[in-house]
Amino acid sequence: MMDAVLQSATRLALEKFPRKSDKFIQYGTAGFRTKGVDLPHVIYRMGILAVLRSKVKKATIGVMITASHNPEADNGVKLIDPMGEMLEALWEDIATRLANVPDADLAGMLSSLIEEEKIDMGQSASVSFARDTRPSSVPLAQALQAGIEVMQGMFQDYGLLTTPQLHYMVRCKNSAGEYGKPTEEGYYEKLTSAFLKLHAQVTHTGRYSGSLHLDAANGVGAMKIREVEKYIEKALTISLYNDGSHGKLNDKCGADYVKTGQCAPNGLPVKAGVKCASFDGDADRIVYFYVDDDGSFHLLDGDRMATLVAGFFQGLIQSTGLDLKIGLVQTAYANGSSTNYITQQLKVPVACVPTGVKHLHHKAQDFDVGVYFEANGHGTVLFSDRAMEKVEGAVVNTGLPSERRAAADKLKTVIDLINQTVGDAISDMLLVETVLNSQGWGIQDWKMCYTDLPNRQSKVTVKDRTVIQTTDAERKTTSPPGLQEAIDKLVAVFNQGRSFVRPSGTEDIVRVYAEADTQVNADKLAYEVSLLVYQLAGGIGEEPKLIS
Ligand code: 16G
Ligand code: MG
Repeated sequence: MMDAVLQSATRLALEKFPRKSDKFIQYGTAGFRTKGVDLPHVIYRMGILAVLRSKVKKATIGVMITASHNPEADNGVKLIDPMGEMLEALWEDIATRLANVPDADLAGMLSSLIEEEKIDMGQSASVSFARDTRPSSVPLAQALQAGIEVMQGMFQDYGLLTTPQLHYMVRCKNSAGEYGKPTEEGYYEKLTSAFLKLHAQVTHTGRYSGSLHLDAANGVGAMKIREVEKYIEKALTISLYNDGSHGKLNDKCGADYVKTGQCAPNGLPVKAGVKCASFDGDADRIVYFYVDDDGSFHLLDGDRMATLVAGFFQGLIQSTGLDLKIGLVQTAYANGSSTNYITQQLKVPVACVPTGVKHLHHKAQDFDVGVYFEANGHGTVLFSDRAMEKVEGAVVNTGLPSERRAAADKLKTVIDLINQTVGDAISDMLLVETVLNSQGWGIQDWKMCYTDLPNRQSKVTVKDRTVIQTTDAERKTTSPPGLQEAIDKLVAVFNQGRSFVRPSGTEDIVRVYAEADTQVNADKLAYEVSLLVYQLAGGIGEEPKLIS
């Protein structure tokens, strides 16, 4: 029986989804990602793998087809584990092996996997999947479905969803109604009813503006925001740009473009002082921005959201009187000023972890209330079971002073506003708006909390980027010999200087980050550190140049 299934899986692979090139492909931090035309066999195989994973976990597994902020011709695939979290690392390796095995060896590899992982093939399997708006996502979803069907798995095709919406669905399906309803309406209702309740509680006016200009990167977020609007139009007016009606996905727009280029996206009329935000192509990242009267551009990125949100929760927890441990998780890219502001002004402890959402998410689970954001705009807040119990207990504890109960009730509502499975641009937008409204802040007030240290990022191409090895959450190098000592010497010369280098996880390059008291100094430090990397780590091609 099992052999027959595996033979059919191989036959279908050869007939309809053959592996056309033997180029190696790896399940990286963002799953598999490459040109859409090179993916059918990979995605077919991920359909097979999702069924096996579902049998192992005895739960619904998610599969999202998207290449996030990449150009339209790219595509990708990611598996989602039962609680809506990223696929476990061991299975990332299995996914890589499965994607690269020759077609003819597919049955053999699957059969050893089933044996090694002791998979009970009699166990039923269920997979939920969705895709973004790329043209190639349609045939790729068909390839996925074929892989699921050939393994006799059950499935639900959600069609077009944002990545975080699918994470939410998977969690709902596996938590017996406790997290919410696994439907789009269920998602909108959960988030927006919390948003409206919190909105109604704000009695002051302050400088908050309930109007937002939103760049949806011509991606799937646009159509989902139109749905959100139906629920919240009285509380927040959204002017939507780059909604996919013309213009290409992620083309000179979207969160990644705005963050990397430090400029406003095309397709959005910029007016001085107006609060704006950008989603990325699959709506799991958001950044805010505005321009001043003099045309200068101001970015409010993941670091800013982290400080805004951590400060808000710190205050709210204090008002509840509950003993809850809050913490913030950042990466080495977090601007030094944000870290100082959080630790010194807000007195919230900060943990630093290596780049990549899974590291931040994992660390945030160490706290009762764990806030995490990458500077690029991906982040969320996690609440421990202990925190949930305490908050729910306080809400119904009639012995508590009414202000403390009201604060607990507010905290419980804010928890409903948050997608705890993964960073979610829609949920983060509603959270940021809630916090700004509750503080009576305009976007300029938010910006005034602290001043970013000038910084510069650059890249160096080397023969083999794995010669760079790092420790201390990527803040120091251990190889090649002498590099860290040389960086330390350089940094010491600059006022408020800080610099680190790390091999990229998504491109064949080494990344360099530097910050200092002035832009000229940050540029200079980045340049000098880049030169060191070039000299000590086997640079190839042109020598690094001073960028300014
Ligand atoms: C991936 C990661 C992102 C990280 C980026 C770093 C996920 C879902 N995404 O996009 O968190 O910031 O890689 O890229 O984990 P780099 O290694 O090329 O600098
Ligand atoms: Mg994304």
